[in-house]
Amino acid sequence: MESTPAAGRGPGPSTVRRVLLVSPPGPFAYSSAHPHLGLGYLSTALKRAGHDVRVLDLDLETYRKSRPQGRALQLLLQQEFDAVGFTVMTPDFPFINKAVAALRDARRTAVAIVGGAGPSCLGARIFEYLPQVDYAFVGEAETGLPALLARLEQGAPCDDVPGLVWRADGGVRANPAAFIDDLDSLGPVDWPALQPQRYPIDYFGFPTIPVTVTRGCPFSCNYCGGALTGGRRMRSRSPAAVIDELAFLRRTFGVASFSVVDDNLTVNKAVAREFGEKLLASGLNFKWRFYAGLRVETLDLPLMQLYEKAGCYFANVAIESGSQRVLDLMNRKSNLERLTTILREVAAGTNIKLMGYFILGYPGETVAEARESIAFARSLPLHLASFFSFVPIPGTAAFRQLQDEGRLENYDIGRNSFYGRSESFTGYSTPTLHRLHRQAYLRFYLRPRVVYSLIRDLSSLAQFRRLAARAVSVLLRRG
Ligand code: B12
Ligand code: SF4
Repeated sequence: MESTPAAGRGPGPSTVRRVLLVSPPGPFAYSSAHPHLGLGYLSTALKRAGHDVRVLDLDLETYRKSRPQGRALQLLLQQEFDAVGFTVMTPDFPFINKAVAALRDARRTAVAIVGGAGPSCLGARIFEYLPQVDYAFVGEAETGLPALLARLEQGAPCDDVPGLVWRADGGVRANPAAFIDDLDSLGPVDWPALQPQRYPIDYFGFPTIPVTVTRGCPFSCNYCGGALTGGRRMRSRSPAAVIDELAFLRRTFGVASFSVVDDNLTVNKAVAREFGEKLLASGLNFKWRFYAGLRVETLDLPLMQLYEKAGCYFANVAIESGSQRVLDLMNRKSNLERLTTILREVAAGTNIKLMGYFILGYPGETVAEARESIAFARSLPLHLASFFSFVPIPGTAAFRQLQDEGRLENYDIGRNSFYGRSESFTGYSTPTLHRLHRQAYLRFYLRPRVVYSLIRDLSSLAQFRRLAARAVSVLLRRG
């Protein structure tokens, strides 16, 4: 079946040699730039297929500039390319719409393609949210993206392109995503295109250089689209390939720290242990941390002690609520008692600093339960805590439920921020949610033990400025 022509191009074969892969500027007041690993993998796949690829990280290019989005659009329009691929998380939708509109206004005929978590959560419905985009991908796209560009160059049908969402016969068609088993075959990441040496340092004084060991998540938390992006089946790279990548980063770019961004490395105990053992044996002496929230129930003290020996200094742990009832509503499959015991063991038995992730305002949560979460956070041996406001992500079970209840009319993702500027989707009001959010931060951080440990973390004035900017942003609810 022939697909209808892309909005930016006429029908028939066309040249799509020059591909620009773009990471949008973060939508939040205090975003922190990270090299985009997914784009690094895609760049490798496209170069193997003979394309001329560049990666443009608009988050980095506009880092801490005033009016970042205006500057980002200008930079985008200055580039030459036949196809542009945006990586998109759901909060990026408003920027992507502006960017594609700006390209069309400038009469640029480049094919506009999107992929990443935002499109993956929506599948065939993505064009309702991003109407001017030509093509979208769900899931991993190392196979699909080069295949699409080949079809466009040949003027051939797209029916067999894995993960592709496209317009055809007056409607929208979506092919199932391909989740590749042999992750080693996808590498190496195109680190030279990502330029990791250009990235700023984080709160702990290290740049966040993302690395994955596994992909996929077998859980189904109602608010999350993780498994739609990375698949439900966990797959893993060989630990030896991860060590080779780290050695390359050290040798070529002088990188000495990294972040494991897997959804759930510790679910597969054998892989998790082998990774720690190989890293320790490598003698590379990296400082590293876990970036995405670990499931506490998958941790144990010996594993965390191994990680500490291998250089791990920090881990985000996903706790989400201090109420067992709310955890059950979220379908977290988490048990508060077990979680507390494990966290205490890990905190007592290692020096790995722990940051707890919590969600306030989950549909069904009461004010009393939100307060339970705040009290629970204070009771745990956490070094830091982040209180996200619940934001319904289109495509997730929580979003569908709210939609079925008719509570998402006039819903605008651009108006809502995970960091506190969200409207309330539970029984209490939006001002109450904002008040609880502020209280959570004040009550967690304004304690002598926590203030003292924050002061001990500060190693530079720049770090102090970042922390102060973050605190002001949260307290003033700038998102
Ligand atoms: C690191 C990270 C970040 C970092 C850095 C992002 C970056 N530059 O990489 C920062 C801090 C900026 C961040 C912020 C946020 N994040 Co985040 N993040 C991640 C994390 C942990 C890892 C991303 C990663 O490197 N994955 C590994 C690589 C290999 O996969 P990938 O990026 O998905 O890329 C593959 C495919 O998606 C696809 N693809 C990706 N881009 C493109 C582009 C094109 C053109 C094509 C064709 C295909 C394609 O192909 C790639 C190769 O297979 C993921 C969880 C996860 N494990 O993926 C969450 C995740 C992406 N984040 C999420 C969320 C919710 C957020 C925040 C909203 C708030 C928050 N809670 O942190 C903000 C939003 C910021 C924004 N700009 O909108 C959700 C996304 C949900 C959604 N529908 O958008 C995820 C899935 C976590 C989760 N399980 O809920 N995040
Ligand atoms: S929140 Fe974490 S454990 Fe739950 S489905 Fe998402 S990635 Fe998996």
